[in-house]
Amino acid sequence: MVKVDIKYTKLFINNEWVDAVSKKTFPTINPQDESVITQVAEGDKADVDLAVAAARKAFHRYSEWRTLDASARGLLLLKLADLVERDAKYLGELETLDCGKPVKQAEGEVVWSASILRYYAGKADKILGNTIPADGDVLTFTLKEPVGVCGQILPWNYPIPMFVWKIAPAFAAGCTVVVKPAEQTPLTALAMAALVKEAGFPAGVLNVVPGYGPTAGAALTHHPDVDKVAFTGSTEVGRIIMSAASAVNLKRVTLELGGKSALVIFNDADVDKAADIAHRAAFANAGQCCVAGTRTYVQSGIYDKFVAKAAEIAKARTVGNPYEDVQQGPQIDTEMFTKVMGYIDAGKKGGARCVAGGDRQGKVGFFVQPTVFADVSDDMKIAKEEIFGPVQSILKFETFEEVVDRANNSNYGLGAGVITNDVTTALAFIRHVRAGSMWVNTYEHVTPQTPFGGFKESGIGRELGEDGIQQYLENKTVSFSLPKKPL
Ligand code: TXE
Repeated sequence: MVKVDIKYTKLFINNEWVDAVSKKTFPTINPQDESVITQVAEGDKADVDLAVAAARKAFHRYSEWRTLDASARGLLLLKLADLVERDAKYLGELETLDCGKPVKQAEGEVVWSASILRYYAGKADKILGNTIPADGDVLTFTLKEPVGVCGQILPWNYPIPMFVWKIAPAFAAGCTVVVKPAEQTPLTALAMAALVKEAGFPAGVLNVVPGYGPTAGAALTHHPDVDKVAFTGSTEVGRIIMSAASAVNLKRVTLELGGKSALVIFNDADVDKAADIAHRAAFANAGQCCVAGTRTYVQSGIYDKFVAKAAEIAKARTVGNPYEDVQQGPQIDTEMFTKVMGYIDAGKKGGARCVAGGDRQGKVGFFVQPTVFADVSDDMKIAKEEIFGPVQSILKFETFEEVVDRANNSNYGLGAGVITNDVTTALAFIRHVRAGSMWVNTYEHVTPQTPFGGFKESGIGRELGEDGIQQYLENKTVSFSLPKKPL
């Protein structure tokens, strides 16, 4: 086991490390061996109040942050990106300790996060309004202004990338932030906060309050002085957040929620290549990925060959100690482990054919065997609900029209993929399937430049790309009366 130095376990408010007002702490668990890693300060309403007050003060019209040039905000983000890259190895190891993902993958996610910081650094001084040829003797233009104080509630599956997806566009836009990391993975958010301070961001621009959802999270979503909430997590909690956001004031809301994404493979595909893409689509991050391609639709002509190949790849997937060279570590916690095993059981009992895995791996830690079900039908629980574990469901189809209807027959609409060599089929597919991200002959290609988010119950709004920063801006229309029409 790698020994990772844990430097920060307190709340981060106004650039200071503080205990919770209640003095309470909560344990964070190592999913590899189920041991307590450390105790972390447990934030609640009183701490959220302090953090929001600090963020509000930092957002004051004459504050250091508000009076910085936009380009200077960009420079701070660039500096932060350099620090994140400097500490990539450490941050990757800490991430692995807290959430169990393979350390190479974790380090890669850190480097990727630095590229997102740099993308938004470049955007900070390119936030443009419009001049508008309005009726009447007026000069009319729009000003893009920061939304204000933002509450950002994070999940545990990609703790560092999710932290960066949230703070980078907010800072580029000039907002201030209170982050509540997931209770399963508070450690890297705190380590990132230390780097934000080191980069030189003024006090109060970032505050981090670890704690539980119904306490710290709810305090943030109900807070009357928070202008916007950004959330990534379950659709169930997304609904709660949306109603909380409208209960006291009317917070702007962006939600990135669950999915049950379809990846559709046509007869003309290369089976080996398609099986490999489909495997990675379903099993990336131990299946703990909102956009995981968990419904693999395969056309009848290649179905049997595809099932055999999918089972072969899944059986060869290496699972184990995430500090070693493996493809898959444990699931995040006992709750998710139990939930995933319940779905595997439902798949077996529901009549699907288990062709790989189907059991837990080992006796200690939350490891699950990469599991493949064939002959899955649309009405089975495993085909309808988000499993969030290493489980691939393979479904057979005959025609294009049939598979489009079946792919769309879900309350979710986060991602979808198609594998074919026929351009017309690919274009028709991306036109008719309702999802926020579509991939052709690849899957989960997500970059700093590409907007990401869901149709239907997979969310509201987009993160990343130009859309990502627009969600942190208000549009102010100015009409300037003039003696006569300009120009
Ligand atoms: O999510 P929760 P959980 C899906 C996935 C998974 C399921 C449950 O299907 O099986 O959600 O996971 C905070 N007010 N995804 O229980 O509860 C909570 O503290 C305010 C998809 O971990 O939604 C944490 O910080 N906040 C997903 C965050 O919400 C509340 C990633 C997410 O927790 C709250 C993770 C409340 N009342 C799970 N209750 C994705 N879209 O990538 C909880 N929270």
